[in-house]
Amino acid sequence: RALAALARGEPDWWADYKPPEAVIDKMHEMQARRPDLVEIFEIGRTWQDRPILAMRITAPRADGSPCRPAVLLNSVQHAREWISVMVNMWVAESLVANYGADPYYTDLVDRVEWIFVPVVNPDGYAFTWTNNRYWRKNRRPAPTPNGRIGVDLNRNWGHMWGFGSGASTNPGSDTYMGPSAFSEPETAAMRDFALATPQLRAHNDMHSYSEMVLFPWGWTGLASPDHGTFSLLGDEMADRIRDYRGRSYSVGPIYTTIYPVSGGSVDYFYGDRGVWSFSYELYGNSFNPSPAQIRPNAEETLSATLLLGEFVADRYTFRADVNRDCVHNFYDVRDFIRLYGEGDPAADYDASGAADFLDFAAFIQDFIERR
Ligand code: 0X9
Ligand code: ZN
Repeated sequence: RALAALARGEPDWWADYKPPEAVIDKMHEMQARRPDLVEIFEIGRTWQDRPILAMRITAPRADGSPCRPAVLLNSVQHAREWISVMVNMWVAESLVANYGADPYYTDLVDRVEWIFVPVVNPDGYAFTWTNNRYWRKNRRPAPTPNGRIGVDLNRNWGHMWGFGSGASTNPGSDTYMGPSAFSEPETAAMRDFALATPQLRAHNDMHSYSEMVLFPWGWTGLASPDHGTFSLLGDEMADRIRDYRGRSYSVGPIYTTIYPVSGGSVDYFYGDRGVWSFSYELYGNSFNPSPAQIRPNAEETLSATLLLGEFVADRYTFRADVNRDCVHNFYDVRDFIRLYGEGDPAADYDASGAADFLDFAAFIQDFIERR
C-alpha cells in the first residue's frame, strides 16, 4: 500500500540500494511532501562530523493535548547491512503515503509518535559505498590501541557493557566494544535522544541477515522479567511476516537465539530505559543481497513492525500527565490537586461537566495505574 508513487508512474526508490546522500534526499522529499507530518532533526554528529539524522512522523498535536507514546526504528548500526536502511525507509513511506487515505495508517500516525534514524552509523555507511562494501563498525580514528579503526556500535551501549563473552576488547576485532560504554558519538547520540524522549515505549533495531525477531537479553541466557510479553509480541511479529508470503522467522532472546551479545542496543533500551525493544535480522544469504530482495524484505516485515505502534497506542496513554511533560510523576498529582482546589474546569477528569470528588478519585486511580 506504499505503492501510490508507483501508481503515479514515479521511479521505485526501493528498486536498488541507496547511497548516504540519496537517503537524506528521500527524507527531505518526505518532509516536503507532508510538512504537517514529517520533521527532520539532528541528534548528534559522528567522528567525521557527519550529522546523525532523525525523522519524526506524527500528526499535528494541539497545544496541551496528551503526549503520544513513541516508537523508535533505527537501522544500519552495522555499516554493511544496507538492506536495513531500505526496509526502515519503507515503514516511514507507508505511514506518510497512506495517512489520510487509509484509516489504519491514519490512526497509527494520529496516536503514535514514530521516530526513524535510518542511518545510525553515517561514517561507516559512507565507507561501505566508497572503500569497503563489508565494513561493519563505525570509523573511530586511530590511534586506538594498535592503530586499529572502528568500534562495533552494537557492543558499545551501556547495559552490562563488556560483560562476558559477548564483545571483544581487541580493537582489531569486528566486535570491538570500544574503550568505555557510550565512548562513540553515534551511540551517545542515540542514548541522549532516548533520555530526552521519556514517552519512548517501543524500539526496533534493524540488522541483517538471518530471518529472526530478537528481544532481550543479549548479555545473559536468563529470561528477562518480561519474557512472556516479549514472546507474545515476537510470535505475533513472526506470524505477520509468515502471513505475507510464508517466510519463517525464528523468535527469541538474542543470547539463546543467535549468540551472546553484551553492550547491544536492545539490552540498553529495555534494561535501562524500560522500552519494548526488538531487533530484526532480515532475510538474505549475505550482507549484500541482490536488489531484487529489497522489496520482499520491506513488504513482508511492514505489518510486523507496525505492530509495535498498535501495541503502544492501545497500552499507553498520557491522560494523567497533567503537566504534559510525557512522564507521570508527583508533579502531576500536585498540579491536579491545585486545579481541583481552584475549581478549574481542567480538573473535570471524568468530563462530567463538574469538578467533584469523582474526578479526584478517577485521577488518582488513573495516575496509580499509569505511572
Ligand atoms: O552481532 C550482532 O550484533 C548481530 N548480528 S549481525 O550479523 N547483524 O552483526 C547479532 C546481535 C543481535 N542481533 C540483533 N540485535 N539484530
Ligand atoms: Zn548487524
